[in-house]
Amino acid sequence: MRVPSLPRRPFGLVASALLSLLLLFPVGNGWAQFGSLRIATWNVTDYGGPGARDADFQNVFYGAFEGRQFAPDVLLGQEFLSQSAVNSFVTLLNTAAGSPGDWAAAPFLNGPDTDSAFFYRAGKIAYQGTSTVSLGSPGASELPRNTYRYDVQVLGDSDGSRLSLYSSHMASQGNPVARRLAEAQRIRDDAENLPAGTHFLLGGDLNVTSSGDSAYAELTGAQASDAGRFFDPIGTPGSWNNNPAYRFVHTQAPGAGGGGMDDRFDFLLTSASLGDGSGLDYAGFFGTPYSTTTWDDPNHSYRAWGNDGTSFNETLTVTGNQMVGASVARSLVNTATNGGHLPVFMDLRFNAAAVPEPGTGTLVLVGVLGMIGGRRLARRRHLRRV
Ligand SMILES: [Ca+2]
Ligand SMILES: [Ca+2]
Ligand SMILES: [Ca+2]
Repeated sequence: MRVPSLPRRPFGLVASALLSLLLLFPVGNGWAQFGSLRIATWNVTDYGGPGARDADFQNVFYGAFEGRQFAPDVLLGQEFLSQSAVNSFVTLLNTAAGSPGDWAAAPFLNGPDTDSAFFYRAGKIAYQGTSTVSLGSPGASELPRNTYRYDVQVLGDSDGSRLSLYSSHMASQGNPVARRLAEAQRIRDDAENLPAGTHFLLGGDLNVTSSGDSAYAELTGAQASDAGRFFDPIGTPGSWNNNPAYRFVHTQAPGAGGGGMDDRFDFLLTSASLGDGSGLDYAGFFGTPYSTTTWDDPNHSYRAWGNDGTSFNETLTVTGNQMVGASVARSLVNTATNGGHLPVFMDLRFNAAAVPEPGTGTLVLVGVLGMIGGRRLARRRHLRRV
């Protein structure tokens, strides 16, 4: 077989300059029109540190099936037990096969009961700080756990968008409704007072059985001031509990011993500004109801990861799971201790800044060095010949 011959002459100066320009503005990369950010929420059930579930968590985060992969950029986590648990979770995120390896976490704050934790890819956002929105308290009309807000800047966003993310784990069904309502009121009050232009969203395990729950109504209802109002990007209010009509949006419980998949407990809700068709925005048709006939809804980037709609009132379908395949589905079941929860994610998109992404600079440098090296080599050959 003939090996194709290499070009005899190195690129000319003009060609090298053109190549450098191409490297500076690569199509579909640094010159892309839109950037994207995948936001997720997941109640991981009492994560206390390294253990048997770690390999399953890694498979859930980076296992692939038919080209689909969870691979979030930001994770609002619930039920973390300590700073060392958070450290160990960062390690598993960074050491998973296929991980970009740039995961970091906000410092752990220890309130009553388990706590929320914030994980993010340092290559995608700049973490700016954590605020405690409200303190947990044992009172019958008080929220049981602390609520936190994480403020970030979206990297590569030409509008310089600020994003505030709330993580919530509301009182469970056995508690007075007032405990959930108190938490919702404090979140909404806080969101109402964010600096103008701040985009915000809430991720968490709200423990509500229907959109009529007073906490959910407090978050999403119209009020005198709608500045702090949250919206469901998949426009699916309803009486979710034990209702097969909502089998594609149920998130609890995928694991054994949790009563099966019959609740929409886990949510991502957003500010109106994330659905206004300008700048940083939900990727999908904001507010359009989620499909009631398929998990693979083309109108939405929002997914209850692993729920293909075939597990109503059962543990999550493993064999033949159409959304994530058997391997990831098995790992989702394994991570879901005491029934547990599925992660939920959605994508945001933004106007990408017209500057090279990190790494492109290196490519340009390599191009320029290659050009200089090529000329030196040519000169040396020329000298050798004379
Ligand atoms: Ca705690
Ligand atoms: Ca349930
Ligand atoms: Ca927007």
